[in-house]
Amino acid sequence: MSKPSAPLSSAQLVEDLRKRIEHANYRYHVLDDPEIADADYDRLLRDLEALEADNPELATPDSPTRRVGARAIGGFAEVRHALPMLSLSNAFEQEGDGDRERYRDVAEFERRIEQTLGRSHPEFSVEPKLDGLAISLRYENGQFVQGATRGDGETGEDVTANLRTVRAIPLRLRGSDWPRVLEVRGEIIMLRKDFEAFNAYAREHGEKPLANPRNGAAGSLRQLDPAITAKRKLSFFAYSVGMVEGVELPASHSKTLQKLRDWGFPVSPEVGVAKGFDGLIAYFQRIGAKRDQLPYDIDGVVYKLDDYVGQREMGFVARAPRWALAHKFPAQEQSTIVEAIEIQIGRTGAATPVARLAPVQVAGVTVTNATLHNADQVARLDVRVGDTVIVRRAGDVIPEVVRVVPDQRPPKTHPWKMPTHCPVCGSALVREEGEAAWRCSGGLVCAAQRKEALIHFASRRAMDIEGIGERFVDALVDFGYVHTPADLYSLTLDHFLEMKQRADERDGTTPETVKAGKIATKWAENLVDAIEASKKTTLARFLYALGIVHIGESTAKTLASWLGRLEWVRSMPAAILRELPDIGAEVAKSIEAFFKQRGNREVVDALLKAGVMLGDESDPSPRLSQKLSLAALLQDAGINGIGLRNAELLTSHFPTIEKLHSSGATHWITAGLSSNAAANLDEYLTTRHHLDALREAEVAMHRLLEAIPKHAEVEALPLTGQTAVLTGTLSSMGRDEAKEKLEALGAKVAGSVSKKTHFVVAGEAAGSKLDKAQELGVDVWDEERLINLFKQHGV
Ligand code: D41
Repeated sequence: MSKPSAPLSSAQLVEDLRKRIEHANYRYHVLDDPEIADADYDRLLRDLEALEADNPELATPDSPTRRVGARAIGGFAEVRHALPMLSLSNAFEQEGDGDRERYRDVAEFERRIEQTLGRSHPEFSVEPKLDGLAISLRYENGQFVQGATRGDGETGEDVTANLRTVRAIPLRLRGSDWPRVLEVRGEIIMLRKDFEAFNAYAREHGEKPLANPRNGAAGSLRQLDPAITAKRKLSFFAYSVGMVEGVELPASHSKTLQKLRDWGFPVSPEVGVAKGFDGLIAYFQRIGAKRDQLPYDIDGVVYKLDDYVGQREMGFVARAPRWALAHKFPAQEQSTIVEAIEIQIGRTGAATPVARLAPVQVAGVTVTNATLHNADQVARLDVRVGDTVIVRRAGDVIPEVVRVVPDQRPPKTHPWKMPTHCPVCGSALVREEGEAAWRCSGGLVCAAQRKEALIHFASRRAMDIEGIGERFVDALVDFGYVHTPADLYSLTLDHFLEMKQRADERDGTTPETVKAGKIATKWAENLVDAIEASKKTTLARFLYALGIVHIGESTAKTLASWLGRLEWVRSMPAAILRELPDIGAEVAKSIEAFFKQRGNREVVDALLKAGVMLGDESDPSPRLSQKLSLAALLQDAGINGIGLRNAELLTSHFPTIEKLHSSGATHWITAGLSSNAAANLDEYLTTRHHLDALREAEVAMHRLLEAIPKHAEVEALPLTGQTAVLTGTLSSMGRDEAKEKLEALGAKVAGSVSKKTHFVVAGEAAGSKLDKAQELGVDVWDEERLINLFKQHGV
């Protein structure tokens, strides 16, 4: 028998808790690979707080509990940086042919280094340029003692108390080989998800939303009340050091960053090393391409000559080192004038206000329209016709109006008002309770909705009818050839030719030559073929193509894989649909409502009659028998006091709704239900439509469960439970296709590599995901292996 160990002293307990909290911070912020759940983290913190409250002598300034600091009195004190915080020279894109022309600032920067040092293709540390706030953190004997903003580079503001609340900043350094004095420079940022969360909360509570993550970071850091800073989640990434005393740093910047990581500082995972001009530009383009997928905003990349000897030799101009360069992305924001505000009607009838703009170049693209999202947003921004506004374009996202420039507003403008009627069909615009969007009530009467519905129906990820573009759909609807998607399938070659002629006449293009006639015939033949080919489809694509509100591709796939047949999808009440993974009450209601509507049912029937074939229909998934039970239905009915335990208790005594209903409250209580829960259940069941809905769900559930083949095993697909990540370009198939096939084999396809990734498929020019996979020892597949797997399983 082992000896019972002596109880730990409070001091030991406190130290143990601090170590565990610091370790959790390191896993989360530095390694990006958390080990414990947020709730467990919070529990550790609460335990520590309690211990420190009972033993005030154990509370130290570097304790993780001190992250919510005390209020600073007055403003912030000034801090003189021990070494000045330098600035960065900027490089912008220019007109010209070829990389050396377009990036001539970069070419010049690199050439100058080569010349001064007499070496060709020097190595650079390459980093994303985080769009936040530069700060300096001072550590003495491994303890965080002071944090300051950059200010003018010489003096900044003492924001120590606020920085303590930032969990990505270590309060004590890890390991023991750190210098006695260490200043770490880096950027305080707000992650996009934290920015979104903050704004969602602000909007809900009528508070002022933040304009962008950068303002979020700057504003939060300069709060006089650290408790407010603590509530707004900030992050930190280190990118350099200032004063260092007591220990030699490694010989290069990249190795120093690695040391900083070891000491507990987060360093952006995108940081790398590149050689020569070509290496720099390759990095610039690689980061530019993934800019929108990064969890934070960046406005360019930074190049730094890697070795310190070379840096010293290069020296400075004014306050900027000659060995570093910020290479900025083209501006994503521009100002222009609002010429009109119009309403656009979407597929589901959503009426979106759109600003028509004086044309302006934003990041290389001419922008003439920008979305205003919804009526509330227009009111919040107070956008008026005639206003000068800032428009923003990020990647492939639709350009949006960010804000108005108030002092450029012309006289005599009026606040914009949402129109009361649909500009396309004249039906009333209505707004459902709790929704931001107004919708046209015209349904498929509204030509705009019909057009959008058709475009969606034919789109690549839906029925995939090649050649049905916007102009063509306009003509189809305007000339009355097509009212519903089903009408597409009764169009003939002659219809198309006739329609094309009418469209050409209308648009003033009348190509009468024989050659034009031949081209038109070829075009029409291709369309007829494409429409014919689209008849062979899958249940998931078909469900997605119908354009049911809230049903994206992934919900459509869920419905198809669990229910197997269209017949089941369209006959299941919301109470059953809601039991499927990732389908909530609102989505379930939307599906039920869609198939209840006569017009929609007729369209679906007409499509099937026209020959649309759902080639992959199958029996309902055997997994359903684990999901569906009367207890589950009761539990999810939302009756106060009827959670999982009580629902199971009830159904073990009263195995049908009939038995449950007819037995009554006294029997439920005898079975073990509390009188309150019984009263709630009674109230619920005496409400006619609730009872009917439960009965309907029960019947539907039995029908569905009986349709599962008797001896079906819950069979696993070859990749069930595995997570894959795709990176780089595949030569034989697109990424979507590879994803679809992997999913068909049961794999989950994720966007980023972590320890939980089972394998990474690396195509041509694979980037940081491949690096990360190698770093974590994740299995890396080449394209051939993927193709072989697909062949082997016939997908
Ligand atoms: O990500 C950044 N914003 C960033 C800023 C970075 N990755 N590296 C930087 N390196 C420097 C030097 C080379 C001077 C140490 C910087 C900055 N400076 C900087 N940030 C604000 C002013 C200067």
